[in-house]
Amino acid sequence: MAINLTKGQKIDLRKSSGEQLTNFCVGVNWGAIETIKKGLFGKRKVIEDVDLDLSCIMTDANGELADWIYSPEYNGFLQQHNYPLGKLMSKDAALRHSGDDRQGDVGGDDGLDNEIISVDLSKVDSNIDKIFFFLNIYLNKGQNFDFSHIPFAKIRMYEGTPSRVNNVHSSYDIVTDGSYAGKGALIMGKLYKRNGEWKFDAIGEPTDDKMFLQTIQKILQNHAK
Ligand SMILES: [Ca+2]
Ligand SMILES: [Ca+2]
Repeated sequence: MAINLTKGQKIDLRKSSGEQLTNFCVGVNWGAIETIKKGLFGKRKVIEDVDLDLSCIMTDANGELADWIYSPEYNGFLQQHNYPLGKLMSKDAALRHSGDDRQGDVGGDDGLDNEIISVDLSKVDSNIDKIFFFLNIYLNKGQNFDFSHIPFAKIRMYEGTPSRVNNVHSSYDIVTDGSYAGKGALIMGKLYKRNGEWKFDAIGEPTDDKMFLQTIQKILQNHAK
């Protein structure tokens, strides 16, 4: 049975067999906003793209930034401002991002996650102490919505691959959480090491950030030490 995570819940990463979970996916599944508009020529369906960005940062035992995964799509801007460039794989190759999804599911929930970070804890560099996952809404020009407008948005940890879900370990429903209304970013949770064993803390903290760099700053200030 998958665990339904609640905010702040700390869980062990164990399979139902009791074995440690080391290879898994952290995925986010969401839908585009579909509305029926009445026009001059009758009703028509209007689809508004929803671009969520799943990212993560890794910190060392001193709470300093050690590595990161976020979209290279922003590299022009990042380079201009001397920020570290985006990339889809961690330096130790333990974490990999499936790539940017800019629309969300159209025509209902397809049951698969739109952005996924695959994790192999056995490969994580030994100086990494915590791995934080976070989610940002990227608003295209003219767009103005928050988590409460998205038809569905769910986070889960599961065994499998980006295209196949074998066994769901735990899940969290973003859209049904009323405290995320009006918010554009979410510090989802962190993997952390305790006595040599990785565990997960479902932080579930929404923020007003307009860009992922602000979310990274908040994590480093409030959660990494
Ligand atoms: Ca995206
Ligand atoms: Ca999907």
